[in-house]
Amino acid sequence: MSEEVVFYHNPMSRGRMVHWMLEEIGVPYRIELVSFDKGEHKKAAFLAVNPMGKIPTIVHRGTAVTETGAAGIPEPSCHACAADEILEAL
Ligand SMILES: N[C@@H](CCC(=O)N[C@@H](CS)C(=O)NCC(=O)O)C(=O)O
Repeated sequence: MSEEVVFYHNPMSRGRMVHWMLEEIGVPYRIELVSFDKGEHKKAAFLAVNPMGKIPTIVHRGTAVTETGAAGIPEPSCHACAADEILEAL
C-alpha cells in the first residue's frame, strides 16, 4: 500500500483549502490536476478514485478522503509532528 499522499485537485474548487493545509503542515504529496473543462472529474479514470466525481480527493494508503473538511488532516501516525502542530493550532 502506498505511503504517498495523492491530492486530486482543481485550482477553481474548494480543493484550494486542502492545498493550503497540505502546504502549511509540510506533508509530502503529489498533485493530480483534474480538469473540469475537459470533464475529467466524470471520466472513468477519476471515478475509479472517487465515484462521486468531486474535487478535492486525497488518496493515502489505499483510502480516498473526499470531504474537504476531512481531507485537510492527514493520518496523524504518518506525519506525527505535523499533525501535532495542527492539533495544537486548533
Ligand atoms: N462535500 C464535498 C463536495 C465537493 C464538491 O462539490 N466539489 C466541487 C468543486 S468545489 C466539484 O467537484 N464539483 C464538480 C461536480 O460536482 O460535478 C466537499 O466539501 O469536499
